[in-house]
Amino acid sequence: MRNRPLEFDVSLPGGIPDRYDQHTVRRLSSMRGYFADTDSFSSMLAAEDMVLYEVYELVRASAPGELLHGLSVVHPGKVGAEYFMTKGHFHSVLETAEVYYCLQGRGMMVMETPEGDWSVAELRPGRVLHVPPRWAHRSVNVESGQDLVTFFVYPAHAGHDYATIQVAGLRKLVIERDGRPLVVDNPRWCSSGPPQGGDGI
Ligand code: S6P
Ligand code: ZN
Repeated sequence: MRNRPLEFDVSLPGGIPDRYDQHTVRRLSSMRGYFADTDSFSSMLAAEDMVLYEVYELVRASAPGELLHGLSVVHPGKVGAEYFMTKGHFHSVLETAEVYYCLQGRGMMVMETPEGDWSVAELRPGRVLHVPPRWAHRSVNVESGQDLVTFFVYPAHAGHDYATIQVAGLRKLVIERDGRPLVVDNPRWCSSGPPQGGDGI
């Protein structure tokens, strides 16, 4: 595994780094069950399996002391009234934090803890967000016509628990109302108990 200093440039607009090890592309079909408006989801998917977001990662050893980092690009769009967003996850090792730095676009980070706290933070160019340990996080692009680009960095041993949010959802959704983003209760949110841990999905 690489253990030399590493530099790369990020071209903007677009947010594509000039070097990366892994490129993940999340399409609509991989987001079944994540959006509240299931009828809109089905009709959009029937028309096109569009790309909702992409992640460029630099791979490092999953060792304590290492940091994983990369770029997240959430494309603009909505499913019904709900903006395009990432799946969202807890870290499998709950006591691990993450820092996001917004490079482009306008978004919101929707966060919550297993204990019932929630928070929504604004993402805009130049703004840094520290997601503390224990907080699940999901980025939402609230600007039509522009990608939301963020740089992220987190401990390499953190791991990802997607299952908890896939099953239970997050307590809050971000929808467009009267042309503006609005944070509302998720009518389908259900308490799933403590995070399930583990990687995958
Ligand atoms: C990883 C970090 C980001 C997300 C990316 C996509 O801990 O939070 O790299 O992976 O924004 O989101 P998600 O929820 O699909 O992993
Ligand atoms: Zn994370």
